[in-house]
Formats: sequence, structure tokens, C-alpha cells
Amino acid sequence: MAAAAKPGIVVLISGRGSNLQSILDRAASGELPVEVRAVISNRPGVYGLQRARDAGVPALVLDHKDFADRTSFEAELIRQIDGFGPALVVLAGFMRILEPGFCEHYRGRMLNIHPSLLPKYRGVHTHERALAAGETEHGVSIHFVTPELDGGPVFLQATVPVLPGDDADTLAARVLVEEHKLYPLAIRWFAEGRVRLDGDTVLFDGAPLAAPKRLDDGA
Ligand code: NHR
Ligand code: GAR
Repeated sequence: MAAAAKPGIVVLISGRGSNLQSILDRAASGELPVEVRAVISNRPGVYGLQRARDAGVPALVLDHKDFADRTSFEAELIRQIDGFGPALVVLAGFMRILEPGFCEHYRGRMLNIHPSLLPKYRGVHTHERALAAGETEHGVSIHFVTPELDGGPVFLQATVPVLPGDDADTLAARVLVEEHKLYPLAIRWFAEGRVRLDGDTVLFDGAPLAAPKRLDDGA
């Protein structure tokens, strides 16, 4: 019997695409049972697009500056994404806020990786803010995307220590190492049907998840 078809994903990026690369690599090795159907960037010329082409994945640019407003940009983005028929939309360093209608369209089938221990430090400049607050621990979260910016249900996190002498760059680099392990794991759980959104609750293996899984406790 033929192997079951792998679920398709579309990855949205805005920049260098190192998280995209970690996904492409693990999809190619078979460790991550998904088919990356397309990569779409809202910024032209970014390195993530080259990574997609190098992996033989369609790389598209949809420049928000070519549209009159967010709504018309997002309508075209939906058209493009849905043309690939993905089971899941993956935000990987995608830097445009998405309107409620877009989030509702992909409710329960769109994930984001955010470089903080949510609910701390939603939005941008998370590493600078964690340092300024004197945190001793920082990290990264994976959540289902809802209209509330970085406010959707979190189901997986990894932590890193903040070390003496850290600046935003050294801290970001330490977090990024964890990001590259965390996102493929989260996507694999989704692809295997282990994690899903039920209303505002994340179900893990069919049971409500009381607190996010942690990579460091054997997730
Ligand atoms: N949209 C919704 N509705 N909900 C979320 O949870 C989203 C989202 C869009 C993107 C990623 C996010 C992050 O992980 C994300 C989550 C961009 C901004 C932002 O302020 C904030 C958070 C995130 C991404 N963007 C500015 C804007 O006006 C532009 C900033 C820039 O271009 O540098 O869209 O942190
Ligand atoms: C990552 O650190 C990701 O967590 C963060 O941007 C970086 C993208 O790097 N995402 C956000 O800040 C979302 N607002 P990458 O392009 O190399 O994957």
C-alpha cells in the first residue's frame, strides 16, 4: 500500500528564513512528515526565498506595498495560500500584523513562533525588553494564531538562561538554537494530529493542555 500523503504546509516569511531552513531540512530528511508546498514572503529579495528555491520549493513574493490596504493584501494572500491547499500555515519570522478575518479563515490551522516566553513580551524587540527588565530566563513560544497579537493559545516553549554580559544579539542567538528545534517539533505534532485547537483550548493527544509543553522536560 502507498504511504499516506503527507499534509501540506505553506510557510510565510519576511526575512532570512533560518526557521524555514530548519523546517525544510527536517522535511527533506523525513523527520518532519510534511510537504512544504510553498514559501511566501511579503518582502522581496530576502534570503529565505533563496532557501526555498534551493530546496525546490515554490518561492513567491507578495509585497504588501503593492496593495492599497491590509485587507486587499490579505485577500490576495489567502488566494495564493489556498491555491496550494495546505493543512497548515506556518508563520516563520513573518512581520506583518494579520487582520481578524485572515486569522479566522485559518483558525486552528495557523501557527506562529514568537521569541519570548509568552505571555511575556508580545510584539517586537523581545530580547531587548527581556534584558531591560532584568530577566534571568528567556525563551521562545509556539502558539496558534488568533486576532490577538501574540495572544493565541501557546502549546510549546523552550527556555534559555540570560547570562551576564548578554546583549540582544547574544541572547537572540541562544534563543534561535532552541527555535530551530522547537518549530519542527510543533509542526510534527500538528501533522500527526497530536495537537489541535478546540475553541480556545489546545488539545494534546485528545486532552486539554493545562500549561504549555516544555522542550526541556522531555517534550
Ligand atoms: N497577526 C495576528 N493577528 N495575530 C498574531 O498572533 C500574529 C499576527 C501577525 C504576525 C508574528 C508576530 C511575532 O511573533 C505575528 C503574530 C509583526 C508585528 C508587528 O508589529 C508584531 C508581532 C508579530 C509580527 N508588525 C508591524 C506591522 O505594522 C510591522 C513591523 C515591521 O515591519 O518591522 O504589521 O512577534
Ligand atoms: C525569529 O527569531 C523569530 O522567532 C522571530 O523573528 C526571527 C526570524 O528569524 N519572529 C518574530 O519576531 C515575529 N515577529 P528567521 O527569519 O531566521 O527564521
